[in-house]
Amino acid sequence: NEHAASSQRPSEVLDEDARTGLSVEALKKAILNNLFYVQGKYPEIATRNDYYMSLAYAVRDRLLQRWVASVKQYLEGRHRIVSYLSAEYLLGPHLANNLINLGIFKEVEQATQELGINLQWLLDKEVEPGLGNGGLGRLAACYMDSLAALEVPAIGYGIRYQFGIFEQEIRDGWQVEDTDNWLRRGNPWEIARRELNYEVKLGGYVQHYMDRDGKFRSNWIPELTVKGVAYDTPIVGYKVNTTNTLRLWKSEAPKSFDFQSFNSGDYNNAVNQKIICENISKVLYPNDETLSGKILRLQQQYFFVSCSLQDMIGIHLRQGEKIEDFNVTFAVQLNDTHPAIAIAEMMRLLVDEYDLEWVDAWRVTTRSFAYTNHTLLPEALETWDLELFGSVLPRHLELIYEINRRFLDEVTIKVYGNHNKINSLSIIGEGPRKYIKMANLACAGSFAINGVAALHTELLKSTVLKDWYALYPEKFSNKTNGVTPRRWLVLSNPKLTSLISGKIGESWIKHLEELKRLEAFADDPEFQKAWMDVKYEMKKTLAKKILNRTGIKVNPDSLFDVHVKRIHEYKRQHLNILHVIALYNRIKKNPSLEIVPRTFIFAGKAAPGYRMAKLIIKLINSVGEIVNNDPDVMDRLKVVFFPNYNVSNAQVIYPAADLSVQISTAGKEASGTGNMKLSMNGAITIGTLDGANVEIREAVGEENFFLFGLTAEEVAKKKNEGYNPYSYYLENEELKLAIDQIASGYFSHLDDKIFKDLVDNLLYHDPFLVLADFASYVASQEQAAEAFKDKKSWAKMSILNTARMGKFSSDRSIREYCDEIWKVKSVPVHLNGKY
Ligand code: TH1
Repeated sequence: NEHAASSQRPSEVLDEDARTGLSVEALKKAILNNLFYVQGKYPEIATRNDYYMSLAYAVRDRLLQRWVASVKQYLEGRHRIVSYLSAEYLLGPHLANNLINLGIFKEVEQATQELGINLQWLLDKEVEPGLGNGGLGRLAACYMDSLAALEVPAIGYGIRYQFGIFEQEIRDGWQVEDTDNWLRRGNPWEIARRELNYEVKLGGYVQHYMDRDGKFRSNWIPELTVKGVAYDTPIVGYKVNTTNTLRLWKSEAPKSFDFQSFNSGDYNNAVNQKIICENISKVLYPNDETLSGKILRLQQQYFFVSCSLQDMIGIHLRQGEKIEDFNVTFAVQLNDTHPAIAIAEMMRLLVDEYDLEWVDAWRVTTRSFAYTNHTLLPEALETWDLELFGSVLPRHLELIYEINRRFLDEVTIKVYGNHNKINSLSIIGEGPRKYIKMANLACAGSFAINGVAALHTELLKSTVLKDWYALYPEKFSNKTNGVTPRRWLVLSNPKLTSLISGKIGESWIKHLEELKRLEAFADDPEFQKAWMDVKYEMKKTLAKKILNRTGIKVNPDSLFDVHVKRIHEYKRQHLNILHVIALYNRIKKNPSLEIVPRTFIFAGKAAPGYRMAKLIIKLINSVGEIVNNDPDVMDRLKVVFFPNYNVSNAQVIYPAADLSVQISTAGKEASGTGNMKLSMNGAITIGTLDGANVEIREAVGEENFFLFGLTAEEVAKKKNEGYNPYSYYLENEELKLAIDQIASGYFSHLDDKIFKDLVDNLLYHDPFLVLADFASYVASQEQAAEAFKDKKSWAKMSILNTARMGKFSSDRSIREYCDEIWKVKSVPVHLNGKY
């Protein structure tokens, strides 16, 4: 009943039959109907999963009604459509989110209760679709939610990976990966559109000839053709009828295969070819912020992009429009460079398939695409070995040469023949081996380029894309990331939601800026108490989960210090653990030390091939084993590594956080979005001036944020001057002791080899300036602990954090994209009776 406040819904929904009705009675009827007709069961023998499926199908029926109405309205009105291309969508469980957006959480809770079942059991049955690595994939999911909430016509395109991000287990302190077989029990949220499929060519060679009209033509003879089949998932907006489509492509063997094998009699080969086709959408690459340069990854990218563009062109032409006006119908957003091959594919489709002249094709292309950059890390900037690229996409290689030739021709004049600039702008990189620079292709082919936080955009303009900015300043803008308050507050923190709505009503859920009105209660002792009571409840809930998952007992009265995100050196989980060790040593030195009890909560996956990140996980667990079990500590410190960080677990962790740890090396985290979710849930940030931290601090006020560390400018300067980590080690006693302990095997049963690489890396390279920021971090943590002692002022800081997070709603981000880049307007969808 925490969701009671959010159960209003549009009054136009009047149907009350078993497929559309929203009353408790209609919902009960629908669940029982589905139990019988979909699951083939009756209540006495039905499992929880049967009930979950029955409820899911009941909800889907209600979505379908709105979905069909949305599609109909978009097409009939010929409205401009946003097309979001992303290789990742980290959606998280659908059921609860759909109940909230449909405004029927309370009704379903009652319906299930009256059927003798607990809604929570059913919610727990859903296996989340983890079709993304981290922030980038989750951002795409938040943006799909906001597009629908704002009633903007939109399609999200991506890949229906059969296996999403791996599941993480911790064994003996090490990360062990297990496959994510999320489809094993079926997926009630998708509709397979078998009839909606496209062929995609791969490999082979290109023939050139002159046709009868004397026109030069290219004929791509592929080595392999695969088929992409559309799987659609409805995305309903919060308390609106708008229901957009997330269209994910599954790769299969085309029909012609059976024919080929039948003729040649080479059955084995035919079966192998079929497997090769199906492999393309088999598994998500588990690398966050690193490129993998693998053929299969390029095939995946091209596969989904080609299907998506063919689909969009089909939609456009079926409306009776001319191909030249494609960019009037669609605004196509590239979520990083992963779909940037779309620019070459668009040219191929227009020039080779639709017979457009080059300049006309280029005009359409460059008016269609916009590119979002998400990282400055050099190891994440995608490039493809030119030979490898040509072996997969021979025609696109030719097209890219031509795009580059014409482009460089144009810019040579503008840069007065400056060779360094020409090299940096060229789409093709020269070296021992030539390579294709996807970011340059994206920049050349897009009408808009944006970064994801103010600092990140400034750094883009002054470093990685400096020469592009000099050429096309008008293309650049900042679009600071946001997160959806529906999932990250209403759904994950229902108690806080009720408390807030009890004070200021519930329109903040759609207009997050209204949280400002909570400021009036920040000093109100009663409200402070209610606020901290909710926090305490959520900490108890998390404590139970922690005990259940790790066997570690944590004290909900202690300060929950939360560091959850992908494990990466630039995110500096090792800086956090060095601080843990420092506190531990203070206690060991003085066992009666007065210290604020703390629970350090870590969670996050490491890329399976990233040795250093995996070693950091082992280090966290090793330190935890010693600290958690040392009787001198007397439970004042606990270190928890919560396994298998994903959307479901995040929803339990964020509401329970006191401190939000955002300690990346300044200049490295493009934005971050976990920082926003934590602050929204009343956690106070301890962080560097990096990514969106800068804007969060501006918004909440510097007195409600624990700042430390070098600035991006200072980091760059220090590196330039020749940074020497060893001097910091020598100068800081606590730091030296901590590192010496790690090196000597204090935390690893005297094994002095296991962490050697990590220690050496810190002492002699330290590319992310962990040692340089250590002292400043420890000092800032002392302030945080001091502040935590004063419950009233902490409560105030916490309330003010939530109250001032309005800017960080993904609704705000999407409004900016709509107004400033896509030029699209909302189209309210009406439900006119039954369909
Ligand atoms: C992340 C950025 O690291 C993060 O700062 C940002 O908030 C998020 O994107 C959303 O904008 C990125 N994730 C990836 C993943 C891959 C490649 C590059 C990036 S940048 C695979």
